[in-house]
Amino acid sequence: MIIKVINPNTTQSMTDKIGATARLVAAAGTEIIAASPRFGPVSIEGHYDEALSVVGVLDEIRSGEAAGVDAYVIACFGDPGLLAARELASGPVIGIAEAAMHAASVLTTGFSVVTTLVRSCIIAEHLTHNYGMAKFCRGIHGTDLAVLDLEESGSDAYQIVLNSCRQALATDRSGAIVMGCAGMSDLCVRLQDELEVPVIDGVTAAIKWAEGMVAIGLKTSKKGDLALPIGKPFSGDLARFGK
Ligand code: 5HY
Repeated sequence: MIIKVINPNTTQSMTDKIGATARLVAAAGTEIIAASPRFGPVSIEGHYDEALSVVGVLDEIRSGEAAGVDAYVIACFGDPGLLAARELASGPVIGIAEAAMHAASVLTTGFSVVTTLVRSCIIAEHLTHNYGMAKFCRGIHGTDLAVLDLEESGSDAYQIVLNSCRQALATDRSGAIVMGCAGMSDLCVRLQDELEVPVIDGVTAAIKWAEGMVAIGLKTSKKGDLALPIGKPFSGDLARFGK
């Protein structure tokens, strides 16, 4: 099977890291394609960035459909464009936030989210309500790391994230940590060893969820609101998205 993991921001080093993390857990028969849009924000740190990243995500879904991709992972903790992507895709489309939250909800009665900028916390908070996970989420914590600080080798990002996780576990009385940024996907194993609680990375959780859905023959429903988009002309820069 082919799973396309889409980094909605346009930072190649982060796309490479996400792809490497996905390949570490992918089954022998799973080909991972890691991609990011040719256009869009270098990092997603708020509503504006997220809104504009969706066009690129949908462009990657369109090309994936033409290439016979079996499932998609949207590898940004805001899960940008998730439902629109499901309209376009025939196979499952899974966001890393929904995957990580659902995984955490069967491992603990209360989890904490640790993310980057404090201003992004509201995005994760909205998702906990959208996904029915609010009763499991005990707290959402920003570290005030910029997303791309996670790409700086030699930065103190790991220590900052570790300290925030420790504080979250104590303050929230939670039993697990959800990583609130795809750029943290390579920190999970080390954090889990140090914290001695489950630390869930949405990239790996989403890859295994997608694999399982494809393996049992499940696809996105095309009845109702996730049916293919209604064909119509689009004007201007978006003309190629219409028909
Ligand atoms: C992400 N931003 O996973 C989100 C997370 C965040 O560029 N990739 C991004 O920190 O808001």
